[in-house]
Amino acid sequence: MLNKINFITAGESHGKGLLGIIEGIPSGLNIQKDFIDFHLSRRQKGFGRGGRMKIEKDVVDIYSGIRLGCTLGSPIGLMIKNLDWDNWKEEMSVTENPNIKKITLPRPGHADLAGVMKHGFDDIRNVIERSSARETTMRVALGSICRKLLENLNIHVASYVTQIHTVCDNIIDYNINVNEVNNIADKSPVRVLNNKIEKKIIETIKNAQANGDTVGGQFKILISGCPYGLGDYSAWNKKLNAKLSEAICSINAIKGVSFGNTFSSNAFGSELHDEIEYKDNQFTRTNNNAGGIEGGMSNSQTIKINAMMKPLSTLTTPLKSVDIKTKESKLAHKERTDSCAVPAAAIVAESMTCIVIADTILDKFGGDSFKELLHHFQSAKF
Ligand code: EPS
Repeated sequence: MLNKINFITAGESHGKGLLGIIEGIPSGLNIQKDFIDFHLSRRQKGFGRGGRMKIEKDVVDIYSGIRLGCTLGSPIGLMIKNLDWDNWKEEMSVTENPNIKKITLPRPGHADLAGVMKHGFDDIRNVIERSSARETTMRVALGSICRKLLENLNIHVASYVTQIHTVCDNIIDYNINVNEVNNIADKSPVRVLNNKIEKKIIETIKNAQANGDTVGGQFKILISGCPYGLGDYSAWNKKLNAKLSEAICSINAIKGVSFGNTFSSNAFGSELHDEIEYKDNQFTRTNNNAGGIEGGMSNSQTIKINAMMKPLSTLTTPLKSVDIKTKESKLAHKERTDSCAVPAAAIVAESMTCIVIADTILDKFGGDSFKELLHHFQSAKF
């Protein structure tokens, strides 16, 4: 639940494009279109993407809220075109079109069956179009504005892939500055830091593709530079771990989020908790097993989030299903699809994280202009 920022997205996967509005961003934040486009291009990459990413070249059109390179403090409106729209004008016509063939075979694991039952639709296309992960494009664009706000406060958000299917990165911690992590991960086609597992991951994805199958995986998100006290120990809807979990779990196919070291449930308390020391006029910790969050608040250590993505549910070798019109048993509908989207999901999760952290920063420090926010932030004593 966001407290200071509001955002909304609209748009169908094969419609004209995506719309997004974000409000609550202070005035005077410098932001360039290129910065947003750069993060949009990061989301489009990753080995295992399907044919769609060869069609799209996501670039933002800024409609409102930014003037002369700076935010105005008013709602920021963005638009991103779907280049594939040209191939879908008939199918996605806004006016009635009796020639359209309805889709009636729900894909197990997708929103299809629950979606048509919820709305009483007789065409699964009505569900597919909005439940598609195409929507996450706009979240990255809006999240980039929050990322810019954070970077100006020296807060950095990065991610890397730690597992695809059964191929795992066994290195638990890398001694790399968070603001360097994306430079390294973005050079890998599957966004891993450990290049020893890269080849095996690519082979795994290729095998899945050859079998008409899909694979999921896991990734980590790191946040550096958070001061003490983002979030709250008192109000359930302001706890930082809860806000981050909600935001990341709202991303298509994300099924689990955890914080800090993943062995935590097997450990004794004495092994897990990070002892406190006082050196050079500040509190320090011997470890960061907690992953930077204690009692629902940031504790000034690097925040470490683990997220799990299920294998995508559109299979080109489909599973059994039932026709929603005839009730006959048949194989599920086939759509063009990605075989692995874990690297892209990590970029979306970075973006959702940026929105949540910016929200907690504005909640704690406040300010109508970025200058005012910066002043509050810099004069806070920790
Ligand atoms: C998606 C199916 C594929 C993906 C799409 C998400 O699209 P299409 O059906 O057009 O081939 O490529 O992802 C995107 C378009 C994107 O921008 O990430 C799905 O069913 O969720």
